[in-house]
Amino acid sequence: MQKRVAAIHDLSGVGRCSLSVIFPTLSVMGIQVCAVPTALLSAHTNGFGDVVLKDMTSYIPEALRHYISQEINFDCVYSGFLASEEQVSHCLEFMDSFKGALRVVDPVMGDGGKRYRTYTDELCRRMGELVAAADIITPNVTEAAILLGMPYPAAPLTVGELKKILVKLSQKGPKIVVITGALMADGGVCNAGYDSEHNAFWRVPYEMIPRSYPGTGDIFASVLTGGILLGDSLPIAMTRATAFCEYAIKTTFGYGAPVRDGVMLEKCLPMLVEQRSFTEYVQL
Ligand code: PXL
Repeated sequence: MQKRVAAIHDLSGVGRCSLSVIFPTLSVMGIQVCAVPTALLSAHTNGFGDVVLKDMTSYIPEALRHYISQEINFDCVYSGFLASEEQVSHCLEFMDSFKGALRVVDPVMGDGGKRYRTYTDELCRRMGELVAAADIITPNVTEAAILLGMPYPAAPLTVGELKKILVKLSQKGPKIVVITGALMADGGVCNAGYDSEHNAFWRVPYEMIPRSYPGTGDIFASVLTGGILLGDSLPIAMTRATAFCEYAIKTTFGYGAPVRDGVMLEKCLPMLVEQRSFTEYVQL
């Protein structure tokens, strides 16, 4: 049977992030996406000035009631960018309503050591509640620091420091923690994962490109989620997601396309249907 995901994220018209990239990415992987929009935006909040934002908070519980009344089921509830504090409660209700569903929380809050401009202290605090209810979380280093109430790391992380951060985050609730974009003291950058049930740590290195395209965290979390739903092990799903993001970033960088437009996803999607192995991971 095809897998079905409730994707609780915003829809940004321009800038290739959130539902605009989650839909095509999971669809190409053969997974059905049911959008639960948290907000409609003319563009993402990073580089397009004063964007138009329509908050969809009141819509979410009504949509949930409708799905329950129709006995619709989801294999996964996957949340991301939220537009209000109440939406945390709505996401928790969604997760509670579909018992066997995999709970994936991408705790979207910021990047590069800075919070996104719509994220208040209270929304960041409440994001911790959502993380506690998740099976899998996918913070970047900025979001990991916010969740743990620690300063954004000033220096690259040692393996020991990164493992400690992964373990501390999993102690908040999620069985699996994947941190993206970790600069390492022993060189390079990687995505790092921890599976607390198997006490396994994984590291997937990738080549750093000196651009930070919006939406790559959403693409990473989507490929990772898709891989897991289709039966990948954690390190293989992480490698699949890392390889795809690296390819999309290098494609975009090569063309010199504007950063704020995000990655050239449309050109890259065919990679997700190719049969190839994703075994470049190592133990962290
Ligand atoms: O990709 C994260 C994201 C999602 N949604 C909106 C954003 C951002 C990052 O800037 O602005 C609206």
